Formats: sequence, C-alpha cells, structure tokens
Amino acid sequence: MLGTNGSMRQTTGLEEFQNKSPVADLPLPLAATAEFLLCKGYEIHGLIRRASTFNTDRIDHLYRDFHDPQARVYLHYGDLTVSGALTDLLQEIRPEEIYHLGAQSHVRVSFDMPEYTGDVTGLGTIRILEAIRKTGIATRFYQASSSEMYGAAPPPQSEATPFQPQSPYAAAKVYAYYCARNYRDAYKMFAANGILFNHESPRRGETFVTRKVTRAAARIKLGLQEKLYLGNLEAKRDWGFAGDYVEAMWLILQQERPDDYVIATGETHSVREFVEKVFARLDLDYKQHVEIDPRYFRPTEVDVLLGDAAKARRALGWQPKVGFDELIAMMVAADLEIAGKEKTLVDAGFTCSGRI
Ligand code: F7E
Repeated sequence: MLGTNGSMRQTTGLEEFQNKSPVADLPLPLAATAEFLLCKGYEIHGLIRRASTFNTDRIDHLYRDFHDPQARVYLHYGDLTVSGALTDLLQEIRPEEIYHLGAQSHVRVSFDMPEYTGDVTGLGTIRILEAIRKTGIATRFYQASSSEMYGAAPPPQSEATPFQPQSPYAAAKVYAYYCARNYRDAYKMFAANGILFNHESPRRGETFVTRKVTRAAARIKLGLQEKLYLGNLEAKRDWGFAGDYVEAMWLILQQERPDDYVIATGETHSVREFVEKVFARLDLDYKQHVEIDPRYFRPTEVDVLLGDAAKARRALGWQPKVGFDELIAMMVAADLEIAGKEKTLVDAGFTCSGRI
C-alpha cells in the first residue's frame, strides 16, 4: 500500500472494467478517477468482469504487472450481480474508500434491457452496501448518482429538486440513491451521493452523443466516413469535463460528514449546438453530414438538464475549470489524432473498423 503526505490510502473502484460493448459501456470517469487517485498516492483495486476479449484499454496506461514492485492498480474478477463475491472481496481488501461507478450506464439501452439495468445499476448498489454492512469494514462509500434522476423536473435542478426519472436507467439510479441514504441513516455508514451531470472527455464511450459526434466529425474531415446518424438534436444537457468531476467525487468523500451534492457547470447546450460547434471547428457544415435516425430516439426523453451546484461550490470549494468550448476543442483534437492514425492504416491498404 502506498501513501501520500504520510497518509496511507487504499481504495476500491468497484466498477466493472468492461467497455466497447453497447450494453455495458465502461463507466465514463473510471480512468480519470484512477489517474486522480494514483496521483494522490492511493492503491487502487478495481472489479473486472471476465470477457474473452481484452477490455481494459482505457486503463492500460495505468496498469503494471502485479510482479512489479511499483504496481498500485489491482484488478479482481467479480460482478455487481454476485453478492457473495463482493463481500469476500471487501473482506480481503478492506478499502478505505469505495467509488461505486459500475452500472449499465446507457440510457437508450436501458429501454432495451430494463431488467438487466435494474439488476446491475440498482441492485448492484445494495449488494455493495450489504457487503460493507456484513463485513463491518470502516469505509467511505461514494454512490455515482446521475442527473438523469431529475428526468422531467424543470431546470435548474438542485439537491432539493424532486426526481422524475424518465428511463429504466434513471429509475434504477433513484433506487440506488435512496439505498445509499438509507444505509447512511440506518447503519451510520459514510455513504454519500454525487449527483453528477453529464461529464465528458476524449475517453468517453463512443455510443454517448458527445464522443459519437467528435469521432464521426474527425473521420468525416479525413474522408473516412460520409454521414453521422443521430437522434434528438433538441435535447439540452449540462456538459462538463470528467477530470473536473473526478475531483468533486474525491472531495465528497473527504468531508467530515456524508452528504449529497449536485456537480454541474450551470450551463446548458443543445445536442444541435454541440454538433454545430464540433463540425465548425473542423470547417465542416454539419447539415451536409448529419441525418436523423429515429432508432436513436428514446421512448421518453429528458429535455433539459441544467444543474445548480451552489452547494458543492460552498461546501466543497469545488468549481469546474474546463468550459464548454475548451471541452469541445479537447475532444476534437484527440479524435482527429485517432482518425489520422486510422487514415494512415487505410492509405496503406489495411481495413479499419473505426476503432484504433
Ligand atoms: O445522450 C441525445 C439523447 O447518451 C445525451 C450517461 O452517462 O449522462 C449520460 O446520459 C442526449 C440525449 O447521455 C443521439 O437523446 C441524440 O438527450 O450522451 P447521451 P445521457 O442519456 O444524457 C448521464 C449523466 C448518465 O448518468 C448516463 O449514464 O443526446 N442524442 N442523438 C443521442 N444520444 C446518443 N447516445 N446517441 C445519439 O445518436
């Protein structure tokens, strides 16, 4: 176990290290969380689901073979749907902090797989809380709550806004939110909710709208594809930078008492505006490339999310550092670089699946 500033830290990021699959994208801020905690001197333990293909590419740069004395990231096979193994793992590791980011996190997919989403995203949380209770370990538990819980509630949304979930995913997150609060009251656990509004980065999964757009626009720019198919362009989101939000998650667990906090930028933009800006940055007119495919519509949409993070600013001293335009610039630059590598392969006669 390695420490920093004299304090020994051990944490478990109880997330499932699965990505690429559309049914269970890697929870977004996972790599950023791991990077942040490593810088703070933490030893990190993560939960990984068994797959027949490699599924750790977003954290490969952090991982060292466990024979290496410098290794500080450890992965353990497990699954949020299997409670016994979670209990055994916590008993063995006895983490000081748990960042529970694991979920079936895709809102559209939750309409196709509602039962699975409820099991992983909702019940998965109570399985961890029960594992903490049964093992009796003294740990601090972070629940990744979501702005999707607000659903149809009019903006701006704060900690006082009643939830009106609009998807099986959002309903499962509301359940998990209240479980964390209940275990805090019932068992005096340090269980805290971060209600994070959308948080993006160049590592965002490619099926979420921001990354889908920046990936496609960069590929279109380099002649690797022609069209981009999207759903509802009028939905509005409060988009922030994942790196900023990871710091907020950590601050939430460093407080004297557990509490619940909205983490947001306080700005909202439509999907159309995001698309327009991304394409304009590449000197492209989005209208010539974007087409609407109703398959991407959701049976019930969340029209406007706009967070009021006044409590986090006051109590945690937190505020976002990266603005909307800077976030777009960062994501476009990263995807342009990836598209450039793809083009090199294509020009050399290789076929390229769109992933590199
Ligand atoms: O959609 C619209 C779509 O899938 C944003 C998750 O991390 O953040 C995320 O949930 C908006 C929606 O994110 C496409 O209808 C249009 O209005 O990027 P998204 P999300 O649903 O807001 C919250 C905080 C979470 O907790 C979730 O886990 O964009 N949209 N056309 C599209 N969305 C997608 N994915 N694909 C489209 O083609």
